[in-house]
Amino acid sequence: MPAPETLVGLGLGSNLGDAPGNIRHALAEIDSRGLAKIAAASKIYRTPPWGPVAQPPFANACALGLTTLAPYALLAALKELERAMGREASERWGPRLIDLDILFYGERSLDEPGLTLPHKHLFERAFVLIPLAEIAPDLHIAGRSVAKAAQAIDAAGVEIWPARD
Ligand code: A4P
Ligand code: MG
Repeated sequence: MPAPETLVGLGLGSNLGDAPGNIRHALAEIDSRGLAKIAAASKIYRTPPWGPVAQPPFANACALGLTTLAPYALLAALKELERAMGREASERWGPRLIDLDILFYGERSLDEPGLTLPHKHLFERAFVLIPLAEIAPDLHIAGRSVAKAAQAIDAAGVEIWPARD
């Protein structure tokens, strides 16, 4: 019998080097390495840096995928892909070549030191909610509407990545 597939939401971010190129490359690798079959991917957005560290704007995108991996196996595989793409350990919330977060894993709820599901900052971040609402407006996560949260959040400075950059 084929392994059961779970719908997952992935958040991708980059603000070093060819940031939109890094996002596209990561999405292709997630699919080709068999981490998740990418079912939908948002446009790439340019977003102001969130958090206490002064740093360049980010390229951000969200994707929906179907995975046969268990949550920790998926997390480990995403971290391995981050390493393979050249991300070095760096300051928390600081600049990064590629950051791959699991936004949700089916209906799973987890609060462990190594993995929180749904992602603990999901509903605070326009750079997640705006791309996620683009591809999954009808989705509810932990009982909350993604579309409503995206409408309510301050999305100042969040824009589609300019075509010529
Ligand atoms: N972890 C726990 N839950 C999860 C989850 N659901 N998905 C743990 C992924 N990882 C999860 O992550 C640190 C640890 O979080 C992981 O080892 C995993 O065990 P990390 O990616 O190594 O470190 P980090 O990214 O520096 O920390 P953190 O807390 O994940 O930062 P964020 O939340 O990723 O924020 N501004 C804009 N505009 N766009 C951005 O993408 N990103 C950040 C980083 C800051 N500001 C940003 C953006
Ligand atoms: Mg992260």
